[in-house]
Amino acid sequence: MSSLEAVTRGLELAGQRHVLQFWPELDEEERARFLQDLDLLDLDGLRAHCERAAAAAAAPPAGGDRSIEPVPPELIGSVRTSDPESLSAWREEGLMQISQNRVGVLLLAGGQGTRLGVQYPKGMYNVGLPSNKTLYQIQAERIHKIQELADVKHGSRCSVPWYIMTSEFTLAPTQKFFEENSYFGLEPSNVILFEQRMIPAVTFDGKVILQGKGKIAMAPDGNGGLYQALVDNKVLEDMRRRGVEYLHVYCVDNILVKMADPVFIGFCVSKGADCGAKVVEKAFPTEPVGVVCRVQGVSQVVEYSEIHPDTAGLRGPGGDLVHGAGNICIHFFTRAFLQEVAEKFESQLKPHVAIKKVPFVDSEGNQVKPTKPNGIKMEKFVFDVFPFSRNFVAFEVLREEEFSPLKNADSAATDNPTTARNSLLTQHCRWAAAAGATLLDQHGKPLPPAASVSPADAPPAQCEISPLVSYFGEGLDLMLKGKNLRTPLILDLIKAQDLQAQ
Ligand code: UD2
Repeated sequence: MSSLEAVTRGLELAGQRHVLQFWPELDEEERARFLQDLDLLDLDGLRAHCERAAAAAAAPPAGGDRSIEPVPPELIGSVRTSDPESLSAWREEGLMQISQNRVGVLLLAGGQGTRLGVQYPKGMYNVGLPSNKTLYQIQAERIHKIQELADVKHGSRCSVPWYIMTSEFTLAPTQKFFEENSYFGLEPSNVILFEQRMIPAVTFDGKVILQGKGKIAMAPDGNGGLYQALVDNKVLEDMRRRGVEYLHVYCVDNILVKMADPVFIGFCVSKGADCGAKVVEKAFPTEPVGVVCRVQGVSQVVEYSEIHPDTAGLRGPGGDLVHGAGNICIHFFTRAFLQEVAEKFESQLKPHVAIKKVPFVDSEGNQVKPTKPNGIKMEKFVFDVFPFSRNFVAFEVLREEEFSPLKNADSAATDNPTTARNSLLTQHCRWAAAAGATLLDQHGKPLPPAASVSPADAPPAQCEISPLVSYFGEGLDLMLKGKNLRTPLILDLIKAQDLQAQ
């Protein structure tokens, strides 16, 4: 560990001497902890980081979305408009790649979940399903099932490794949660947790913010911190060792995420893509999702926080949003592309500015909880590597089947625990009906079909199908056809066996 003298010198050179203002007041233990934290800071890069943050926050908005164009239709596959033979061929291709251990999934789980307002990692959240499963459990069971589907199809015993990027905030509780739950039946060596870097929050005049007398305000470096974290933690080497060539990257809070989706993977592989993104049609101009598009001919995402409202609101002759390809934070990458990013492009990723309220100690040593934004957090975005791609593709999916994010607490109108729970239960009611079952209420009266219920409404019934029974609705007719099923119903493996035997 560096000495106090070395750290002091480093801070002085970076113009950040104030960080040690309260050093004389700290006790031995606090000093040791603080010195340890400071030792982990990139002191050489600190001046540049602070100057860049202050300059970026002071600069007028880029307005770079003027030359934005939709992605050309030939680069987009779609579950809505592609023909059924192509969809089926892509699914087969994806399953084949999975069966050969060439596919991994990577979860971005380093965020702080501030909007949801819980003190633990979002993946541990229980949205109140009849089974009380958490997001992590649902995701784990979907991995289990997709391995099984590939094995049954190809006579293999494959595994889909699950890489989980955490941060200082989420690593320890996530690790503990998986251990306590025996990795939800997955092989522990196939669940690989790693940590992204943290960077200091900075004031508008470029000074590192002290959160406590012996603590700097640090925040994860954004989900685009992934690329540095892949290198720091030798994740690409782990992928190479396992023979993983394709990575399905996703965001923790989408309750409908199809883990290692074989259709998406098969589509990307068939097109020879090095990089791909799933999209849904944006629901309204200000929906908080990025827009997958081209800017000056280069494929990229313009984030919702950075798009001009006029651009977001543009409509075509038919009334559809011109820039309606909503990013849902589900991406495909080849390992070769990630390797290239790590070697050549990572340092070119430009951080984005987020202006936040950051609690701090003032120069008199008082703890302050600001009422208005006072700090700058710099974040890299996971999709900012798209412009380096040689063959980028997009894949359109249906919102009601694949996108229902948990961002907010129930006090907000959208993207909350209730909407997440409802969208999953409504989907499962649709699956049961499509398999030929009639759902009954607790008095035995038939319920309306799910198709007549809008996604925002309460589901027609409490019908939850375990991912261990069905991944995307497949295989249900064998057990459900012609059956009258009283709800609430949890269709788990035991219940499925019962029904099949009837
Ligand atoms: C993300 C997308 C947005 C849209 C939306 C859909 C980005 C930059 N934006 O916006 O375009 O697709 O999701 O739901 O991807 N995370 C980390 N480390 C960090 C910060 C975040 O791992 O330092 C993870 C976080 O845990 C989550 C994911 O990245 O799983 C997305 O983060 P978010 O929920 O803050 O992103 P949001 O909703 O602003």
